[in-house]
Amino acid sequence: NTDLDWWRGAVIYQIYPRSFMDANNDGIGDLAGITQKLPYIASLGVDAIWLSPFFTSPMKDFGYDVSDYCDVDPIFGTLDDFDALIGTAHELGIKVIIDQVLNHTSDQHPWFKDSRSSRDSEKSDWYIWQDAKPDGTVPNNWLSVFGGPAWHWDSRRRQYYLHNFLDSQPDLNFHNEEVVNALLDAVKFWLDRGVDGFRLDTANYFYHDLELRDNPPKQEIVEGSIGVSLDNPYGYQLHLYDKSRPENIPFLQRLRSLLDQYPGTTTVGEVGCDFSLKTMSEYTQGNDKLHMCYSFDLLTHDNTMTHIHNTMTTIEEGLGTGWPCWSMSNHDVERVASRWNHGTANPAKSKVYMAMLLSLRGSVCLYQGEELGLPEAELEFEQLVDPFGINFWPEFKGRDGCRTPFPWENTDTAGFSENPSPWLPVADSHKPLSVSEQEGDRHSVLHAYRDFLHVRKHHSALISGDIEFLYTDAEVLVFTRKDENEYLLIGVNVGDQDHIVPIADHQVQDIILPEGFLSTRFENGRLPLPPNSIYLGAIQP
Ligand code: TEU
Ligand code: CA
Repeated sequence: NTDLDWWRGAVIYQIYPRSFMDANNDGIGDLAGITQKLPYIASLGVDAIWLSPFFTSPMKDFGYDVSDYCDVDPIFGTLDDFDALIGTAHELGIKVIIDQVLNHTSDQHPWFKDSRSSRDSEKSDWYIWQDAKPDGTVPNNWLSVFGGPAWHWDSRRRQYYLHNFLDSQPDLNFHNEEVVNALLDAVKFWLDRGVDGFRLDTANYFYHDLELRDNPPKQEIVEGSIGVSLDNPYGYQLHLYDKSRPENIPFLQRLRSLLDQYPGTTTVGEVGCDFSLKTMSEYTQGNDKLHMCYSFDLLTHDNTMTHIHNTMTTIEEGLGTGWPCWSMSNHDVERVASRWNHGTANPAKSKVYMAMLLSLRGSVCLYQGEELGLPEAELEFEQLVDPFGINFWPEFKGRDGCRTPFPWENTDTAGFSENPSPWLPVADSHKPLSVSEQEGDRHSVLHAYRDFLHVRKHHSALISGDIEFLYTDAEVLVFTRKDENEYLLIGVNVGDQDHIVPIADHQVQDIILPEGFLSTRFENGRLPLPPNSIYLGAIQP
């Protein structure tokens, strides 16, 4: 990888600023806290951080409702704090990717305040306004991801406006050229401040069908994909007209040509969609749109190796020249340690899943606390703050359980803050898994992440080599990675049974993994894989 191509095979550590480190002890994490902990992140050996939104916001969706794209919310600090953060990160060799929430603003954004003030205001057409049907009902059948219709009545304009998410998150009208220009100006603002790239929130939602055609019902509802369940009617529709529109392509090209003026910057677009593979592929072909799309496929409940294998091959084929980006955890889903292990953490399983993830072809996003093997925090209904969780409780428990404060130490406030009541409670189950506890334990999940990231850094084939699958069943995955320097054999067993996989045609030299991994040794013609084991070896030419 050249320096400009650093993002291919990069490991990106996602920080949820509210919950990472609280430097001023108001109970909410902040930019100064992140800067303070950058040496810890550097010690992990990741290439970049992705910061979830820290922009000015009324925090109805905890920052994904922006009211000023070009400033830092006072809760998180100031622009000077951001400059300090990026300066320290760069000194430590860490790239900085920030979130851009371009699809919608907060209803408190001055643009929306102007737009709703009257039908002939300056920014009247900056959002998606529509008259009621003659009987007063909503313009069409589009639904909000967070529940209910995607249309909200505004009594001042006596019209509905479109919101794909909360009604306090009105969708911007990308069909209006002035809106696009204003958004690209905001993107440029951060490029000029030195960011290395963007995670584009809801990158396929930007354009809607101008005719506002109704979405058709889905022929078959697949339970379990993100944001889709039989408990949320959003999953009953085929989202043909409210998102993933072809009009988005020229916009992504304009965005890319802006980024190309800042060599070495990158994008990772979040694409949640009924045709995500097709959309991800469209967005990443030809080096003139997005660099990467963020796949939701490993964020589901399906933890079988068959699913991993199928996903990889489908995406490899479907993406063509596009480059994938994987993750098992983020700020929207149940933490992987619980999700893939019947609700409880198991360090041995966390290590194997990690080794698998970090050996697949693609870039990887890790989510803060994943490197500690943290389970999902259990919260009572009264403790919830996420509106999405509150709407769908108890069938869907919301996103607070993966957003609780990061445990630095095994104390009451976990070293996150001196404030005794942080914005979400520290999970008791997290305290014994804190950084300070795990640093002292050579066999901890934390050491395993650090060690494997180190291994990955020293094997170019793991970063950018081709991938080929040799053996797959529900619990076992054996595959190779190959580039011009080396040819590696990787095997994982995520189950509780012994497996022996015949590998007939290869001579293999074991690569000894650090202490703390259950590593195994190649035997002539066969690879024994005990429960929770990981194998790494070099295939002899
Ligand atoms: O999420 C977009 C998205 O697809 C969500 O609908 C996701 O399905 C949901 O959160 C299910 O868990 C992005 C952000 O990641 C999310 O935090 C924001 O709330 C949302 O956009 C709106 O900006
Ligand atoms: Ca704070």
